[in-house]
Amino acid sequence: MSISDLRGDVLRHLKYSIGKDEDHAQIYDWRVALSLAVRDRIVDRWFAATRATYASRAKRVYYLSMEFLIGRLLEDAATNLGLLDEAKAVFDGFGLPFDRVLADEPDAALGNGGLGRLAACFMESLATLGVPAYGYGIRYEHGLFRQRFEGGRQIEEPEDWLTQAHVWEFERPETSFEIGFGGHVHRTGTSRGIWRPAEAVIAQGFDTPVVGWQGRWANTLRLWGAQPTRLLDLERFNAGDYTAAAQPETLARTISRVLYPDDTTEGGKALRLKQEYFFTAASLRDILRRFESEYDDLRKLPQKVAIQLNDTHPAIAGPELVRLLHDERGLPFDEAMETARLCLNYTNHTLLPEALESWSEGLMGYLLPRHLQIIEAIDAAHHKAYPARSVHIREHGQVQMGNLSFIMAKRVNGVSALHTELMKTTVFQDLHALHPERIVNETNGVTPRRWLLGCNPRLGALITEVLGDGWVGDAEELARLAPFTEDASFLERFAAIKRANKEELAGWLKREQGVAVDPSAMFDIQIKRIHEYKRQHLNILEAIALWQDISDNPNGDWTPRVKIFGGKAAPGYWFAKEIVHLINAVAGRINADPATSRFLRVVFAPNYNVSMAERLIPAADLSEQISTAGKEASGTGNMKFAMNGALTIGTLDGANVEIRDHVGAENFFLFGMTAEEVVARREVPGHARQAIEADPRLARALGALRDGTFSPGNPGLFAGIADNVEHHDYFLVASDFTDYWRASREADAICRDGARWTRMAARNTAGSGWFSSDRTIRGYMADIWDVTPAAAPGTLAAE
Ligand code: 26Q
Repeated sequence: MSISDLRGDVLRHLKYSIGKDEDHAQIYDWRVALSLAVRDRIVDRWFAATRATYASRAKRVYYLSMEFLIGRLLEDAATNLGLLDEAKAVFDGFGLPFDRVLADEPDAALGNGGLGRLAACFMESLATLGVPAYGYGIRYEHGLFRQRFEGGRQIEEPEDWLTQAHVWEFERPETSFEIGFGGHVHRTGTSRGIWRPAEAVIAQGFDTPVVGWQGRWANTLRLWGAQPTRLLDLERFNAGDYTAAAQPETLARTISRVLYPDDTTEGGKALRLKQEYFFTAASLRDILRRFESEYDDLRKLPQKVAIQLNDTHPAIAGPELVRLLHDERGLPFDEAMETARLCLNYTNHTLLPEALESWSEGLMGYLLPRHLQIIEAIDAAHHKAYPARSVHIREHGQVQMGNLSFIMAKRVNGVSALHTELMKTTVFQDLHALHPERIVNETNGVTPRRWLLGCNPRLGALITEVLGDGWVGDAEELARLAPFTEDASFLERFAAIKRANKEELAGWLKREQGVAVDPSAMFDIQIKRIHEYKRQHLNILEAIALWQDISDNPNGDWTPRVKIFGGKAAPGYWFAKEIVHLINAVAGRINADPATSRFLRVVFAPNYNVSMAERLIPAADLSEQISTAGKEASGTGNMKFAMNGALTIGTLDGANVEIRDHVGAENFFLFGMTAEEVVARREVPGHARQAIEADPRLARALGALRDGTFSPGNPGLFAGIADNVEHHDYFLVASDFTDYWRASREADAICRDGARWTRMAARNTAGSGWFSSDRTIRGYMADIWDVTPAAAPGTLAAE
């Protein structure tokens, strides 16, 4: 594909698709024109992949997820098609700033955090590996809210990515299903029920192609938008009641209007349950329609269909599939249940008790009356088959979606080795005893195309120079970097790249956030949702203590640090918002202190999202992965940092354990209690107070929260956080503080030996290849889905 072809196509789209001439085109127009030219180059491969799937009668994978946090698509697609350099050359030729064209694209923020981003990495790996797969989700009109700070407090604003043309999707008006809610069930005299919903909406498909590395394969991400069954109530309109006349439309569209911004749970919300059923039901109907166009024996469904439930959010798939097979198609109930179960698999992403989804039987019976009956029948059938232990889907008037998902799944997986073991011994102990073969582990991964090659082109180029480019499609080749981590000239170049990335980030921080930072300081970064279990308050307490120590001895030989935070708090999570406020207040005070500012700065970059992660991670020296052990199911940011040559300061939690194993314990700053020690520590009366009494630094830092140091006009403002740490320290901030401080000072000391630090950093990159989502997907293929690629890599020539 030549540069001049691409140039011609961009100009053609600018003129004929957008209707602009070169002299009047804005950055937006150029970006859309380039996107369309790139999209054209995906379409043939996409068709070829679909044809190959039908021809091979291959089993298909369906990934059902409430969230797909895909971020920007242009750079990713161009990278995977090998077009990025050409595109840049075309825009250099036009005299247009290519970086600004790429950055003009709004992030598709259709997710909260890790679970949604994992779905996006999986889609890319599925396409890279040539697995016939579909992602199914919701086409939210408004993704995750935009965050800004006012007086240091978080303010949420609606996100509106769809106000601009979304060039990557194809609207599919012909792919529509009517989805019902409420109403009644008519008994038939048999176990089959006839559900007569009281209301209905249309789920309409919107398809986005997802292309894999080197364009070998492309799959479909199908997102459902909600539409009314009829646009307008004409009777009311004619009667002059225009607002009421538009109501059917407004109500229906509400279902796909907005992503819920809580990444634990927002209990009991009817609209959330409607969203879950809406997209699950539409997806299952689409899956059955496709199956029935090719096969006629429903009992063969598990041979041709593997469905992955991304957490319990689509858990209603179990009863819905039973309903479709039994009520609507006449399979005997037991057979319907077993057929459905053999198609379904469930990934658990959390053990936090408050985050396990449950719905009241009242709400479920009202919105999904037939499903509640089927759930009762599933419960009874399971209980009859396994009377030994009493595990119930319904407990205290609530439908436990985790238990439902487990019982209706062929395989259940955790997302890191530790998390999977904890699933077996805690939340799913009883079910695991009944079904010991069901739980498997699939440690998360991230795509190295976006999270190394794409976001860190300098490092990508260096690795390609020494290894060849095979590592991009086979990240485990990164292990071949190991010998180079002893090579002084390689390490010098590795360090120079980190430095260049840090300078670039420093420039951005100055321009966009108005903070000056010194690129020779250690860049210490914690970016993730704000949560007590993730312990941003532990990090900020350490910053306060360090600032106090430096203030005592401002001429000391301190290791300069820039602490960077990013992350959103759920709008209803009061304590998380307090932490946001505190970080901003501490940043304000510390950055304004001329006595310490050579050594310590704190930055909280607002509106953290995927694009910001792509900017920050390549510039990180230190990656903060400091959750209370046992609480972070896996983490995936931890993997992205390691790939990009940051050292982790972290607890033995989630995938940190495996990262440490792969990069080498000597290249990881470990601190804190183990998951077992955490459980024991909580039983110690007054554990927090003991820890505070034993560490004067911690006591003093907490004192600064109470004496108004960070809130001069309002000394009590942050006392609540200090009280929480002292009296209700469920997440053991106090008990882990002293060891965290020790590990941080160890990082400081090693940082002063630049060559040593760089060697350790390079070993992180060399050891990170296992954390490619390609490896994760191969695991799902072998242990869960029983699928093979539909085409050998490279054999699928696009016509
Ligand atoms: C549920 C019900 C109602 C409203 C919201 C929700 C909801 C939404 C999002 C519940 C949970 C989430 C997201 C959870 C999440 O991102 N979990 C993270 O998943 C990652 C991928 O496996 C892990 O790496 C992280 O450890 C885990 O926290």
